[in-house]
Amino acid sequence: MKCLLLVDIQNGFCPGGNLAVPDGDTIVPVANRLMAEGGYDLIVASQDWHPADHGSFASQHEGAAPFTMGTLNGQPQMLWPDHCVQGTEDAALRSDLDLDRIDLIQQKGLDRRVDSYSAFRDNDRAALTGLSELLSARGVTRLDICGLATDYCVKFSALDARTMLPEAQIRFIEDASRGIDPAGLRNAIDAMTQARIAVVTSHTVLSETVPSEPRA
Ligand code: VGL
Ligand code: ZN
Repeated sequence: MKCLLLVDIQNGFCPGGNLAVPDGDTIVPVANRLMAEGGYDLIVASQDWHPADHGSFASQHEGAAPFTMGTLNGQPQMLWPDHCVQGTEDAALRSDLDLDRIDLIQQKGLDRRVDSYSAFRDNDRAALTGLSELLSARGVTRLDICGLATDYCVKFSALDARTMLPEAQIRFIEDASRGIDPAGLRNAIDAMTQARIAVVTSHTVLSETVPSEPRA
């Protein structure tokens, strides 16, 4: 039972978006190819989906600039530009993503009092999204993860998957992901590797699937 988790492939994290990741849009064709030819039984997309007054936004903290550290609910918190506000174009999944192939959209970041980088639970680890139970119930034995941004939502989703789905093989697909900050990117890959998450490329994934029969 193979599952693909596409993390936050949204306008907001692509060039032109409010929290643009460099070259974020270039992963879309790779993600489309993985969905079409990767042999997955289940495809899930996560979606950062914040209320307009979300506490991770610098705009909610008097005098704070985006990309500085602040606090949220007593915890250190990176303060972000307003992004992925519910119902806005910025929050929409990229329209060039093959949306028809996505079985389930898992929204996250709805609670203004806590950020949620992971698709599985809030950063304070209190509330679960329900995705881990769903994947366990479906008997997922392999979970491949990619998307935006490698150093935040992809990393925390992969690390949570590792602990919350102990029986499954978890892999990170490097060329179908992009990071916000180069140092953060290296740290993310180290952290995932140490957690026994395999770092693979889309070529590896696609070479494992049997090519479909040529159409007559
Ligand atoms: C993300 C920062 C804030 C992400 C989401 O998708 O990586 N990063 N919200
Ligand atoms: Zn966010």
